Amino acid sequence: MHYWNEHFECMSRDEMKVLQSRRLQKLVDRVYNRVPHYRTKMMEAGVEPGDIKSVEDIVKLPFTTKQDLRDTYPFGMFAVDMDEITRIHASSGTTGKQTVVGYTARDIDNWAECMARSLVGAGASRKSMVHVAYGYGLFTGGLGVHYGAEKMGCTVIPVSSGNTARQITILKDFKPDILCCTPSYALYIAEELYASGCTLEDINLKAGVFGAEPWSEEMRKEIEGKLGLKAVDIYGLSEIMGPAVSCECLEQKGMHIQEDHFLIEIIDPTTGNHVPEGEKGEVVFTTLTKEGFPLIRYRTRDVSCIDTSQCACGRTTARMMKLCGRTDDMLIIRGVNVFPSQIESVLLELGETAPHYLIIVDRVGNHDTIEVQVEMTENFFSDSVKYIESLEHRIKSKLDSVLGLNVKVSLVEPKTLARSEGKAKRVIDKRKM
Ligand code: DLL
Repeated sequence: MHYWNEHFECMSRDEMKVLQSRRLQKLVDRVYNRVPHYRTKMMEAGVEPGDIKSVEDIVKLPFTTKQDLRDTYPFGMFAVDMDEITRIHASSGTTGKQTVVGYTARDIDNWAECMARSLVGAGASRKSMVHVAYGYGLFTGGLGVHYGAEKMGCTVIPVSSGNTARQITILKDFKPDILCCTPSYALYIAEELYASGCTLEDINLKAGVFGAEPWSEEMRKEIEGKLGLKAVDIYGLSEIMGPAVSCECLEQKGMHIQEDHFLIEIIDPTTGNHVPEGEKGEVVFTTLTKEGFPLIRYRTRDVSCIDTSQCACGRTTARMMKLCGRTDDMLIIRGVNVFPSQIESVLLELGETAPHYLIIVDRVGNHDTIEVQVEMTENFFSDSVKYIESLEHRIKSKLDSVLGLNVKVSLVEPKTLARSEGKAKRVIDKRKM
């Protein structure tokens, strides 16, 4: 099984555009008539459903932001009656109100379809045993992957996140071939696996479908080596659907967007204008088929770029490159823009520490400070002050030159930084406290 749905995954770019345009027209007409928020915003912008004839006309429509979702909390932007909503998810959100999303039965089925395509892209088949260690609950990770794997006819193990000892028992005893969890949790599972005396001989993983948080190419290599699998990146957000808005295939060259369901734009976050293909900008999505909670031009704040050239796997869908982070995750330190993922890349590339780190930003007087705490590996762990100082110095020189900042580096003892079972917390910004 090479593709789950060859028709939609491999259609020509022209055919896709025709399909998207038709779906966009229907969507705009529906939200105009059913969601007062959209009608008001479109009236304010002087645009009517009849003005939208093709995907190019999308620029006439106003953006939707997180603030719009907060203003209409909890159900104000649903486009169907509540009795048609069969599922609710919510994203906790680190700041402000949670965002609530509702799905109709058809939305759930489309979501399972996107997830099935993603799993097949990662090499899964109906013979696969899929270990789901994303959290089940209001978070979309667990149930999102679950329904896709079940639709494919896989054997699903709904472990959810946490209880790492049990995750390891299951990996050893049931021998699943596909692991789905956040990349930071995959690393934690690997660490505990070795600590319990197991080796790669004891497990049978072939692929990992990891996402829900930013992770670098270096982190990918680390996880692949430790778990003996191919690690693919999966992207999604609750507002748009959950996991499987886009996902890499085994080529690992960007995440194939399910473009028959989601229309992507990349904009300059300050002007709102499109940037040329290949250039980085803020990712904006329009849901072309969602019934319960459709979104028009939703500003995700995620930063990426797209490539519409055909992938070696044969799929023709546009690919989103690995995310650099979010516009609101970007740290501005003494005027310099820093993404935590840059720091991760440097640390893992040097490879002399464990892949566990924490970034602490503070303000002393009027001066921003940045400290990177990173764990020593058990092998390198040494009481020699001289050794520790020289390693700290090497890491510091590299970080200083890559970031253009004066960074404090502190090596900490193995296993002292908190491990993550879901999304890792990499930054403590004391300036905001
Ligand atoms: O994280 C959905 C998901 C679950 C995706 C499982 C993949 C796997 P939220 O909790 O709403 O939804 O968080 C969405 O997480 O806007 C990104 O900033 C970030 N994110 C998600 N996937 C990736 C990824 C789920 N592959 C927010 N790389 C998004 C980097 C990601 N960041």
